[in-house]
Amino acid sequence: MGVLRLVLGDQLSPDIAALDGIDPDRDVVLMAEVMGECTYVPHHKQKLVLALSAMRHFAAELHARGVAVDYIRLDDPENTGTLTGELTRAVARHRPEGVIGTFPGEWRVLEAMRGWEDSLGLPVEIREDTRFLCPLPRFRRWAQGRRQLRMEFFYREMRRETGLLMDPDGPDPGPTGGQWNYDAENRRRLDAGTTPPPPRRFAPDAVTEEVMALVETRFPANFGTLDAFAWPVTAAEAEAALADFIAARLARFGDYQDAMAAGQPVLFHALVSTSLNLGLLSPRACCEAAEAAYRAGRAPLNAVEGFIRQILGWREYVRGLYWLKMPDYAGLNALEAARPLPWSWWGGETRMNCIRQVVRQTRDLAYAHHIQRLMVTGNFALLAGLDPAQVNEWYMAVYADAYEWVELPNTHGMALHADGGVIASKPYAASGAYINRMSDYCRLCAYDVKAATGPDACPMNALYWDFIARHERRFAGNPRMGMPLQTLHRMPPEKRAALHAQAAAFLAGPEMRTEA
Ligand code: FAD
Ligand code: DLZ
Ligand code: SF4
Repeated sequence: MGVLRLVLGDQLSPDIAALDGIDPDRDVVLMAEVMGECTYVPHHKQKLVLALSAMRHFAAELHARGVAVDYIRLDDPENTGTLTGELTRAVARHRPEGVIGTFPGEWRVLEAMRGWEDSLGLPVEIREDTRFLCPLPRFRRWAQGRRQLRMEFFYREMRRETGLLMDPDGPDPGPTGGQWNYDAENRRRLDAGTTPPPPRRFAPDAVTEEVMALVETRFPANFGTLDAFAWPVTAAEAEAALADFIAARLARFGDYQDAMAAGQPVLFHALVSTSLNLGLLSPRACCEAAEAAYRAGRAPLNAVEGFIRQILGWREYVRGLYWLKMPDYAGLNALEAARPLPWSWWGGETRMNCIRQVVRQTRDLAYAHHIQRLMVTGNFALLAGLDPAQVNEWYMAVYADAYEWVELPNTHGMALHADGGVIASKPYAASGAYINRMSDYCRLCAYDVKAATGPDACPMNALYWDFIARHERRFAGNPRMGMPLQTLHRMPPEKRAALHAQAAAFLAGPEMRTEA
C-alpha cells in the first residue's frame, strides 16, 4: 500500500491536511475509537456521544467517496485503547511507506505523536492544521517582542489580513462602520418581553443511537444526561445549525451576548463551537455567513462584529497562546489557589441559584454560554480560590466543545487569572451585583444579592471583597484594579473584618462540601 493517513476525532473535515493529496487506490485512512481518548478526563456523556458519532459519520462519508477507511471501534476486542497502540497495529496490518497526520489540538497528543517515528521505524509527517485562520508561525511572529499580548490588537491584524468586515476602498478605508469593536453595545439584559427562538435540534439517527447505548453501557457514571442530545454530528447538520443561527438569532446576538436568564440556556448564541472544534464547520464560513447577513441588511453591525470577533479574534488568539505557552502554562498558579471543587459543581445541592442554574443546564445540555462559564462558575472559582487544576479538569469534563487548546487559556487565563495576566490584563472578578445586572438569577435566589454580611447575604459579595483584600499587594501595581482597591482602602477596618469573617464562614461551611 501507499501511506497511512491518520484522522483524529476532532479532525473531521474533508480538507484536513492529512488527507491532502490522498491516493484512493493506494492510501488508507485510519480512524480509531480508543479508551484513552474517552477517559483522559471524565467527559460528559454528550461529548462522548458527539465525538464518536461524528467520527462514525465522517468515516462513512469518506467511504462513500471511495476512500478506504480502516475504522477501529471502541468495542473491538483487539483494541489496545490508545492512539499509539492502534497506529502500531494498523502499521503491522497495512505495512505502509509512511504515516501522515495533522497537528493535534492538545499538548499530550502531540507528545505522543512525536514518539511515533522512532517507535514505528517509519517516516511520520505531522502537517500543520490549516483549518485555523491564523497559522501558528504567524501567531508566533505577532507575539514576538511584545511586552503584553492583547486580543484586541491581534484581532485587528486578523481583520486586515482576512479582509473580514473591512471596507478597503473609499475615502476612509478601514473597519466596516469605522470602528473595530462594538463591545460596549453587547451588554443588554434580557427584557421581559423578549423570547429567544428555540434553536434547531438534530434528533439522533440510528448511528447516534447506537453510540448512545455504548456510552450508557461503558460510561454509566459519567456526568450528564443524554435525553436532550441534539448536537449536529455531520457537516450537513452543522451547516443547517449555522443557517438557523444566522436567520433566527444573529440579529440579536450582539445586544444580548452577555445576558443570562433562568431556563434560557442558549438565548441568542450560535451553538457552533462543537461543530467548529470537531471540524464540521469552518471558522471562515461562519464569519463569511455573518458578514453576508450584515451586507444584506439582515443583521446589525454590533451583532456581526461581535460574532466575528469571537471566532476570528478570541478563538484564534487562545489557540495561538496555548501553543506559544505550553507546556508550562498548565502548571501556573499565580494566585496560589488550592481549594477543592465543591460538590455543587457536580449537581449537589446549593442555595446559590446562579450556580444551580448553570450546573443543571450543563448536566442536561453539556453547554453553557460564555458569560455563564466566565462570570458564574469562573467568577466563583476565582473568588473562592478553587484549585486551577481541578477547575480545568471540570471544564474539560463537562462541556461538549471542550478541547484543551481552547479550554485551558479560557479557564486558566481568562477566568482564574492563574497565568498572572498573560491573557487578560485584569482578573474578571465581580460581586453579586454583576450577576444581578445581567440575569434574573438573583430574583429567584435564597440569598440576598444586596447584602454582603448576615446569614442570607449573597456569598459572591463577601467573597469578592475577601479576594481583593487577599491579593491587595499583587493588584496594587495594576491600574485596572484601581477602583476596587480604592473602595477597599476606604472601608472601615470593622467592615473589612466582617467581610472577611463572612467569606471565611462560607468557605468553611456546607456550600463548600466536596462530597454528597
Ligand atoms: P457563541 O457565543 O455564539 O460564539 C460563537 C463562537 O465564537 C463560539 O462557537 C466559539 O467558537 C467562539 N468563541 C466565543 N468565545 C470564545 C472564547 N472565549 N474562546 C474561544 N472561542 C470563542 N470554548 C470552546 O470552544 N471550548 C471550550 O472548552 C471552552 N471553554 C471555556 C471555558 C471558560 C472558562 C470560558 C470563559 C469560555 C470557554 N469557551 C470555550 C469559550 C466560549 O464560552 C464557548 O466557545 C461558547 O460558549 C460556545 O458556545 P456558542 O457556540 O453558542 O458561542
Ligand atoms: C474527544 C475524543 C473522544 C471522546 N474519543 C476519541 C477517540 O476515540 N478517538 C480519537 O481519535 N479522538 C477522540 N476524541 C478527540 C481527541 O481527544 C482529540 O483528537 C485530541 O484531544 C486532540 O485534540
Ligand atoms: Fe448568585 Fe448571589 Fe445572585 Fe444568588 S444572589 S443568584 S448567589 S449572585
